[in-house]
Amino acid sequence: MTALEIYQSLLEFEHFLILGHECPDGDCLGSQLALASFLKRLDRSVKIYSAGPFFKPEIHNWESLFNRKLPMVEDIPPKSLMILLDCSTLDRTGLPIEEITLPLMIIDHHSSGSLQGEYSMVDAQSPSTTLLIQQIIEASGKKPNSEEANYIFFGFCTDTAFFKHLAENNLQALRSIARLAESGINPNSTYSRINGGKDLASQKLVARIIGRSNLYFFGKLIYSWEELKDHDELNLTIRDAGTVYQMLQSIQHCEIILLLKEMKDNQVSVSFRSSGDLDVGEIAHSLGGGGHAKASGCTLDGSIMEVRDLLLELFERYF
Ligand SMILES: [Mn+2]
Repeated sequence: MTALEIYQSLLEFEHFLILGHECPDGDCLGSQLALASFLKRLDRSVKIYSAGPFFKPEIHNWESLFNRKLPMVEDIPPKSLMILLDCSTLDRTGLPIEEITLPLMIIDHHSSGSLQGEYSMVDAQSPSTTLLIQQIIEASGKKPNSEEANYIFFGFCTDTAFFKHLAENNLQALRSIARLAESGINPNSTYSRINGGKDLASQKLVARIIGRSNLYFFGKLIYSWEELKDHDELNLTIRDAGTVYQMLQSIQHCEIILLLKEMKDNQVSVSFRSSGDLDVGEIAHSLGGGGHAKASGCTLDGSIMEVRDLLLELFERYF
């Protein structure tokens, strides 16, 4: 659906439950916050939900704005719409959603995931979900207000690593950012917010992960991992995966980053990053996860070493 059709559909409802994926990032939460603000301007009632966790330093402060618990079915008023942002399937929310049957709207920029929902706007060309929210706001004839503009810009900067992953000649995105500038955005403070505010423990974790990393397939794949005990030993409150990716991605010849994180005994969360042609969204999807061509993830059963062996065998086919 076009942004205008989505806007018109929104007007048919009075109450909104806005959800995103678990392990949220700035784009997911920024989309939720910007859309919630816009709907409130339209005199609608809005609640935003997230399963968390809010480990990432740049989103740490937003935790209190989000509900962790979904409402009881009997407490949901008529004319309610559920909106899913920055992912395309309800299982990605990490919330017990099964009992709630509401009309569903999906707004996303990921390529994987079979589509659910009565209303959907999925554009894999968009660098962030927040830019899709901007399109919807602008389709109404309004401009994002300064609060919304900052949420939108924050999501864009998170997903493009501050313009770095923006595709060549993406005039549409750059024009969108120029229009946000009219509403008041602050690149300087946004950059500091995304890249600053770190504590020493999180940087010590970065050091451990970098120290463990190894190259495979003539240096095209770099692999490392994070153990449960790291969190206890370092007394970690926040995680800084962004710095890990940044450092590993800058290594010559590296195309794929494979980062494993021990979640509990015999369960490992896997993150993929690709700076080459390989679509890691498809790979994660084939393993029951999700994401897009350049960044994706999944959760697998097994020890870190078992999951590593399984994944290296899988990647051997591609290299
Ligand atoms: Mn996103």
